[in-house]
Amino acid sequence: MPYNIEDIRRDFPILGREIYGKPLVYLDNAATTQKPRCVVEAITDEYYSTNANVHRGVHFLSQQATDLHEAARERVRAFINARSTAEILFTRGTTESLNLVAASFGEAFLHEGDEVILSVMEHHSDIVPWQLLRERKGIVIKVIPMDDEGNLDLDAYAALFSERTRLVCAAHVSNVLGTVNPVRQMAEVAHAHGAYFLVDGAQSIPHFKVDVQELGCDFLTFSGHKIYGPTGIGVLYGREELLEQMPPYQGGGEMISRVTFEHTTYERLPYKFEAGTPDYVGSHALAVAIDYVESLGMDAIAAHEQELTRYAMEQMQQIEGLKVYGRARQKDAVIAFNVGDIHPLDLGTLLDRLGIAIRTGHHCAQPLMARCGVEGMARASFALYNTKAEIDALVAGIERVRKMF
Ligand code: C6P
Repeated sequence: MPYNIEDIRRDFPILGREIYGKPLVYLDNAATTQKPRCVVEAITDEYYSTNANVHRGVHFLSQQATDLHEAARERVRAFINARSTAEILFTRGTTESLNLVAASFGEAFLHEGDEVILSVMEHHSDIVPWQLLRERKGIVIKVIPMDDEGNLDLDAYAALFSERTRLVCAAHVSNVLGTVNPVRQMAEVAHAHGAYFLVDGAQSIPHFKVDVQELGCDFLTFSGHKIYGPTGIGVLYGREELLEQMPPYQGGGEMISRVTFEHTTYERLPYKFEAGTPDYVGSHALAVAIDYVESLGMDAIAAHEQELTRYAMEQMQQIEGLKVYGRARQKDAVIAFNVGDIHPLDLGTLLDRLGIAIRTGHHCAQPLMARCGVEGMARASFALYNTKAEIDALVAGIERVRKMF
């Protein structure tokens, strides 16, 4: 199917909105993406026609809802090329997936003095759960530094390993710098040292094809809402032999095989990790979102967004006083910047009056802000429906704000 941007934009009703009388230019896609009509309709259709709790009822509706939920699991499995649906856990999103790994892998595999390596560009949700574990268990956190362009220092990375290193966690794509980290190569290094490797795929999964077997990672996390699906649903991929050895994350219905007051046995994978009623409408809608992106083609999406990123970098660098953070060798769909001494919040607020939505602040990556020597940045992030005309609008908007100051 040819990549027809006008047709694609019509799939997203919100893109037709006006904000303060100006056409919406939505460039906050790393925070969350807009939803195509098919995803919203999947949600309303399921509530109108198929709603019933899953895995519980013998009745028709429950079975139909269960079929949709389990078909969604298979859809996700195929999308990231996991070996089995036992390896696909539904969570509330990347944050919960990371907390699950810290709590459960941490319980089974990490002891006082064991080391977890994180990168300097991790999102808070891949830092704080490990700090909570450090408080509970006395693990040690080590940090991979980066150069001024935003490339991780792979020599320094290799030098961080010791006999106590058990796990490495790294964002596939930085939500601030847009750096695409060489996670496959990094996973090889981790494995050579007998450590496991987790990829935070929150910012890669929406933008290009991700294959967990090809990456050789042990865990991968992502959020449905960043890939045109609903909020409140996300995924943790984990290698089956690891998940088998990890204890449940939460207790409740669904995750048990048999309960007595003396002793409880747990369900098989993946249900052992899915206590309580799952977001079965969300999982189905996520599968519809995946169908949608695959109907356009992940390679076509990647090519479109790469071209937007290249164009935006070229245009924005013409703006006097504009500093881009992150010029890594491989960069994707995110541009963080500051303009002179204009506070990013002022810049974001004034751009908003022009209908242009960007994010400002620390982007939930304060250690990275400290590394870059700033409190905050403005950030434009792109999705499959953005256009060069929208980047022109952003550039014109920044110029206008700059002249006001
Ligand atoms: N980043 C941003 O504007 P949740 O909130 O659980 O869906 O995703 C958390 C998360 C984890 N890792 C990375 C790399 C992320 O970018 C995010 C979310 C958003 O950059 C919201 S802070």
